[in-house]
Amino acid sequence: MKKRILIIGASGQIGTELTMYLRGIYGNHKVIASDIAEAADEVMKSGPFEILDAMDYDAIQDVVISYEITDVYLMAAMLSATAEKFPMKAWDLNMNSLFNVLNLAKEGKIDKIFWPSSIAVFGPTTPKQDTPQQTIMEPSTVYGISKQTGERWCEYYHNKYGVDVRSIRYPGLISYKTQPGGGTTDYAVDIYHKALKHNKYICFLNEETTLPMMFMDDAIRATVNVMLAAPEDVKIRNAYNLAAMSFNPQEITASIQKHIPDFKIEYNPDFRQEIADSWPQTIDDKAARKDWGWEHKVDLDEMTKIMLDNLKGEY
Ligand code: AKB
Repeated sequence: MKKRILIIGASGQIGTELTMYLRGIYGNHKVIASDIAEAADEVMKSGPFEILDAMDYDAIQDVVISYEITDVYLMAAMLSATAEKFPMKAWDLNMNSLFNVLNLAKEGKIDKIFWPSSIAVFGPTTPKQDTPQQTIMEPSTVYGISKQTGERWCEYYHNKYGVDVRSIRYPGLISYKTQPGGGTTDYAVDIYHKALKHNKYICFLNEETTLPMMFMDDAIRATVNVMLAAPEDVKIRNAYNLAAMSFNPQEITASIQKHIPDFKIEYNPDFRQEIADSWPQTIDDKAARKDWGWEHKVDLDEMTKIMLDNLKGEY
């Protein structure tokens, strides 16, 4: 099988784990990692790495041609909280990087694209419970507007030019291997670190803020599985709803207290509260389950155990 994969944004939260997972499937030298900054040691040492700016079309094209790339996973993006601080930068990065890979595919230089969307495509007027695949979408954040626009462009390139682009709407992602950067759901990673380090966490969201979340292993499996699905099974070409669990800060605290009984949380909501309040609480992901067999494996208590077991050594 002549498959060669380029990951753009391989130093980030998802990119790091995705690179290692794909290298495990396709072989180290078939998966080229790239980012504007060097990646984690395991990524740098296990296979090819290129310094690459997701906004530089010519540079991406050079890497695509020299490594004979077939599939691109575009993981570079500015997340919700940072994007509110730098709206124009976020728009430029999130949109131009997408156009770069869509246009490479349109010109026949690559075969397939994965591009991540997010629950941020939904907004305050969207039904909050069991948010359907197709529903009102009026995102109120810069990040959400860029993801919603991106979805429309993915569908357009697929319908007009036959571009094979696949996408899922990630919920908050939680991993012990990599830290997120600049998102609204980041608290759900930080809380485990602070529980082990200080026995205490000051949360930037209030106790009742329920959000959709997922353990990273499930998210990586979903990402690779939607890319492996037969083209005719990928019926949705904007982005699939994807769900695993939903919880609020109070519930994750209770889950941690099963292992660390004297762990304490305090609440000091900041500007991220408004972002979180605009997003769904639970997601209906029937379409992903039916079209390409999506199934999540990890729930909150199992995730808490995995997180604490694996982070214990660090503190
Ligand atoms: C964020 O919080 O910005 C991201 C997301 C839900 O897309 N984790």
